[in-house]
This record gives sequence, C-alpha cells and structure tokens, in this order.
Amino acid sequence: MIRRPPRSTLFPYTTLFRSGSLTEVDPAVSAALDAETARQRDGVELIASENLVSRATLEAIGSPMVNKTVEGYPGGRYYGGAEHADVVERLAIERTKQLFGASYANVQPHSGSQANLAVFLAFLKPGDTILSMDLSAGGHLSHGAGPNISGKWMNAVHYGVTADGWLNYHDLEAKAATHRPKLIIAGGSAYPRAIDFTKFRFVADEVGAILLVDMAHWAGLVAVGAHPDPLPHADVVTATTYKNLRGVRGGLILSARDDLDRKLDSAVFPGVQGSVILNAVAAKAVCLGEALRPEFTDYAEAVLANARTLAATLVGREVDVMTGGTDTPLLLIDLRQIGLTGAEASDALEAAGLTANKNGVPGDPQPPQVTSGLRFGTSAGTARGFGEAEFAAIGHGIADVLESMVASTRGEVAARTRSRVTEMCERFPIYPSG
Ligand code: DSN
Repeated sequence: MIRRPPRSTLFPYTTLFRSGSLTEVDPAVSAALDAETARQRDGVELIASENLVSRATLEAIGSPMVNKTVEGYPGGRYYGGAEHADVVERLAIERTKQLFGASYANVQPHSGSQANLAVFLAFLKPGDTILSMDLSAGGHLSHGAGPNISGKWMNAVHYGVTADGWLNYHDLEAKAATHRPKLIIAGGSAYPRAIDFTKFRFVADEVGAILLVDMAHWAGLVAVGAHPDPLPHADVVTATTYKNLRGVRGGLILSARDDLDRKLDSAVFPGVQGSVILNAVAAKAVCLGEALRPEFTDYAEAVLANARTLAATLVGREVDVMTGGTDTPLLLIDLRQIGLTGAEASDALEAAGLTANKNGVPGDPQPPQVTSGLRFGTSAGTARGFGEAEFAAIGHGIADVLESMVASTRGEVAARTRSRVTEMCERFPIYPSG
C-alpha cells in the first residue's frame, strides 16, 4: 500500500490570500495606488465629477461584501446567504428616500449612465424619440449622444443653449412640439445653471412625455435644499453618488410617484444589469447616511459658495465664464477668445497642480479630444476644507496660467501674422518700386 505524506492543512494558495499585503503580493499595483493617493493629496482636484470619500466609505467599499453575489431585490433574491446584503441595500434605499423625500429609490445602478439606460428601458422602445440637451450645449453622452447606445437605439433630438450659454426654453418647446418625444430629459454634465423644472413639466405635459431629470451634478445640493428640487416635477430622477454626494462610483434612480416601482426595478434588474455590486451598495449606504447628517448641509452650501467665488474670481480676471457664473458646483469657461484649446489649457493647469477637464463649449469647432473649454468643480476641494479664500486663490492661479499661455501664444501668432501680412503686401504693392 502506498502511504501518502500527510497533507498540509493549508495549501499555498490559501496562504497567499490570507497573509499577503498588497505591497507584498503586487508591488506594481500597490505603487500605482500609492502614487495616486499622493497625487490626490498634493494637487487641487477641480474635475466636477470627482470628490473625496470618507474613511468610513472607503472601509465599506473595501469590505468582504465584495465577495457576495446576489441578484434581485431585498427579500426576493435569487441566491442564498443574502440576509446581510439585504440589510445594507435596505439601508441605502431608505436613506435615499429620506434624503430626497422620494417614495421610490433604486440603489443598484452601477453608474449614472446605467441608471439612465434603465429608465429608457422602462419607458421606451428602440426608435422612440427622446428630447435632451445637446452634448455640445452641456448635455451628457447617455442622453442620446450619437456614439452612445441611447443615441444609436433612440431617435434623439436635442435642444440647445442661447448664444450666451443659457438653456434655450424656446428651443425646448419648439422641438417638443415638432418631434413629440416620448421622454424629455432635463440635466446634463456641463450646464452650470439651475433648470426651470416647472417649465420642463409644462412642456412634457403638452406632448404627453415622461420627464426624466438627471441631477447627477447637483444631487448633494438638492439633498440640502441648496438647489431647486426636481422630485416634485419629474416622473423619474437619476443621480450619481460620487460627485457632491461624496460617495463611491455608482448611480441612483428615484421617483416621487408611487406607481413606477415594478417598472423601474425590473428595468434595472433583469433589464440592464445582473448581480449587484454589493460593496458599492454598502458604501452608498454610508455616504447617504453621512449626507443625512447636519454637517452635510454646511458642506453642500460651501460647495455652491465656493463655485460662485471661483466663477466670480475668473470673471474678475476677464476669463469667459459661460453665463457669467453658476448655480451649481460646476462652471464652464470658453477659451476661444484667448485662442487656447481645452487640451493645452488643461495640460498647463495640470503642470501647475490644478487638475481640470477639457470640455466642449456650445458651438465648439474643436473635436472632443481637443475642445475649446474647461470645466471646473468645487466638490472635492470643498471636501478637503478649502473655503472661499482658497477658491479665490485657485481662480487667480487658473487665470495666471492661462494668461502666461496667451502671452506666449500672442508672440507666435503675431510673428506668423506679420509674415503673412508682409507676403500679402509684397503681392499688392501700393507704390511701384524703383
Ligand atoms: N458624467 C461624467 C462627468 O460629468 O464627468 C462622469 O461622471
């Protein structure tokens, strides 16, 4: 009889996953994470869709809840062992409802785009018409832009903004009357002003359309009453949790209506998603709990005050701020007057420790990888404690960088223009030589 040696109680693979820290197991990833942490620490984050989550939120997203797979909704899962998952998802749902005064909330969307896609699935068939803000006017990819599934599968028509950047309600009304959309979207990702939801409701009712408000960029302000509330006007509202709600990457769907639960739930699962990212749902619950605390009101109000200070500082330095200011945590500047592109300006700002994103502006002649604008947001800076004095200093820093670029560009452009003028004048002499 062959005698086998005694089997180790721990296979090598169990040792690896039990004891190795990230630094030991994967130094390459670990180094990149450390470098990213340092980058966030040492620079000013002005990207409007970013924020800094709390330690508690980081703990939740990094918890063993990441290991659990469930499908379905609390109390009706398709997998066993879901009791704790149910607790966190119910907490997230109840906190969302409480924060926004909603009668319905779905916390499963993996992102704002997924939330919007689920709303389309709930109310539309391929080929149906939707009416939304044009991407170049400040709309969002998932609102019917050509390269997105929403633009490929829907007949998307768009309203725009006026020459000075304000939402064009006449255009909205005219396009609704002409195209009779089944769904109208209010909201975007680069429109800085408060939207008149009453007007949108009126237009939607005129043509019998569903009204979807995408409040991703100002949900934190809505939560504390620092921005008009879309819930009473919209059939459905979508949001993300990682902008001024200060939470992790993910989406939400809400409604003040009490007849859409089944339609919207089934559109998320099994409509456009499978299993739930439960550690993200747990982290959403944490950030929503934080947003229910009184300190969050101070935070959200400071985000808005800081955005207004940043806008006013830039206006004072003669930077072309779209609409001259903001009612939200974001603002958009147009660089065309000073002859810069968004790409070169964002590179220059990044070299100065100011991270922002290049962004198209209305009527932008540049392609999306270049653009003629920059978008700034104050959610992350405010989270680390910057106040109005810091945002005024940031505004001056931005203006200094842009002015220095313009000064050098001016030199080049003047020389190039001088040589063209010389060549042209030589071909059109006014006095015959000799
Ligand atoms: N929607 C994108 C943005 O506004 O930056 C990502 O959240």
